[in-house]
Amino acid sequence: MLDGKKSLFSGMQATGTITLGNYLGALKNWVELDSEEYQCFYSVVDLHSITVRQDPAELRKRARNLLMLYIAAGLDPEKNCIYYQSHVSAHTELAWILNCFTYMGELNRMTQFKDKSAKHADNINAGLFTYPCLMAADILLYQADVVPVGIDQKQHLELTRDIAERFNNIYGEVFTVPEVYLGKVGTKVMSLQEPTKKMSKSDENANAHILLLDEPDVIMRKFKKAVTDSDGEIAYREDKPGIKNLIDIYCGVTNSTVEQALKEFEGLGYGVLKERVGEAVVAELKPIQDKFYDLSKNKDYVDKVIKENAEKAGYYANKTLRKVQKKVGFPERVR
Ligand code: AQP
Repeated sequence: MLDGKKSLFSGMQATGTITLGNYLGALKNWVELDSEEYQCFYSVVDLHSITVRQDPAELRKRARNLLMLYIAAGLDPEKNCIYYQSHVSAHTELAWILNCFTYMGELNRMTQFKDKSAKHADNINAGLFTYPCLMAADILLYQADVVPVGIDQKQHLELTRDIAERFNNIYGEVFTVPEVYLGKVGTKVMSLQEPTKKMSKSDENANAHILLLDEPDVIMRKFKKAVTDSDGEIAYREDKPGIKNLIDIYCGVTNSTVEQALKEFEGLGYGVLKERVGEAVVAELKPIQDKFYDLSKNKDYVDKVIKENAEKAGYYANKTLRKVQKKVGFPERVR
């Protein structure tokens, strides 16, 4: 709780333009969550992004674009605290402390670490390994009651809960133990080219993902090339991952149920199905893209949001950090 309201934290990495997976699994849910009920913190987690090598100029650009996409998708920066993680140094300070309350065995079990180590075998750095401690710090700094994420982040959130409980057991009720919030649909959007793998912004195959800033004709083309199967039956089953993914995407963007979607698609061929899904995605993303390009012309406004929201986030984050520093025994500051 913060100032009598439930608190909520979430974030995304600026490792590329975000995908339809990031949007349906996280961003769309954020927009639907009520900022009257929750004190909301949405961070562009640029510190996390450098666990994989980034080009500095590109990272800066992507981080700003991501922040603008948060706003363009519907997050009002007057009601939601939208900020860069690297602008609030309490994140790294708490992460260090939490590193000392997290076991190697726990970090070793994280599937994201295993996946990313396999993908970046030439750069298995310590940051990649301790990523979940920084993520725990992100969440616990704001005393978050809920964390809306896609299902792929559930394991990290469970570890955050364990770390918070461990710390609280030693020092008293310092941290709120957060709950995961999973949306109804879109919790895991799959690759359009390998539908048994999740859609990722860093996938090198451009046809595998829909990026939020893809032009309408690019979106239509990518859906046209989406991998399906050969039996020609539109059904929602695990043994038909390509078709199931298309239906999930359709339900995610149109807010329909699987039953409604199946009824709409009855008797159609795969070609028409792909076209309908592509059109629905274009209709969902077009207003977001328009707003994004408007915002990119409004530098002063975006700069103001960045400055004011970093100050607001810093205020709450430092309150928790000071409490933690005192609990673990660091000397008090002399005023
Ligand atoms: N395919 C997905 N389906 C549903 N939700 C997803 N998320 C990511 N991919 C999907 C959710 O998006 C939020 C932000 O994720 P992130 O940027 O912190 O990193 P990630 O989970 O590692 O996402 P990517 O796109 O796969 O990034 P890269 O390619 O850099 O590793 C999270 O809430 C996540 O659950």
